[in-house]
Amino acid sequence: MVRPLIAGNWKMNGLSGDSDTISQIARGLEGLDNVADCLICPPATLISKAADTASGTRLTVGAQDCHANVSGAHTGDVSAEMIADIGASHVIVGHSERRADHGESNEVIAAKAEAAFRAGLVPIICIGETLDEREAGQTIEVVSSQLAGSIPAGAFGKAFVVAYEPVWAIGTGKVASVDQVEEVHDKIREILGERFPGQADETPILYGGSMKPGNAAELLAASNVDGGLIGGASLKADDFLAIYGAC
Ligand code: 3PY
Repeated sequence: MVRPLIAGNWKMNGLSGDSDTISQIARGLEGLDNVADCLICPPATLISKAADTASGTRLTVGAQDCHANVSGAHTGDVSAEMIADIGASHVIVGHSERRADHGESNEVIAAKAEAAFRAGLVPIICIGETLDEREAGQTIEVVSSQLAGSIPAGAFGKAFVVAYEPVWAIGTGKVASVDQVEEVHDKIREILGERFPGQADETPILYGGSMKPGNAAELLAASNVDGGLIGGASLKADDFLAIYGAC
């Protein structure tokens, strides 16, 4: 049975003063049953401080992206090793905002996930269809090919997480229905089972896309949903803890 993961993606939000939210979440977890792992991925500028704040608590800290190389002439980029060095445990790769804003292909994302393994981080590999693709009836095809191309060859036997985030449900307030979520999550589990026999049941499959306290319980109870990747609602400790509490 896979242990659920409730992960927050702060995106490009947060200044040094917002580290208070990290301590509020860490403190709040102490009062809740230990039913799931809990992770916050703040912007790169806050990882070190957040990791110090979360140290010794049930909260862990991750990054939102990494470069595939260890080091070198890549101005503005941060390697998986650098992220691990400042206390992160996970790294999100292939979020649809990076696929769209930075033109990241499945091959680039697979290389980043491989870099995460190399550095001892757990990659959270994001996939999800656009509204046009869903309306054209291509959801399963798109998600299957993203999954095949974004999980690196070296993933067998390694810990990784898959996050299904329909692009049309990100930042729009629209949430996928339980039926829509289950159809895709069941398919992801099936594909993982074919590619990673014996390992598929240990890989958490998260739902992401406008998850909030009001809809979390229903989404988290859906089949093959092992947690959430939470955007805006992870910026407020109370909302994020309420989602954790819905596990
Ligand atoms: C959202 O819920 O908006 C996300 O993109 C989480 O990654």
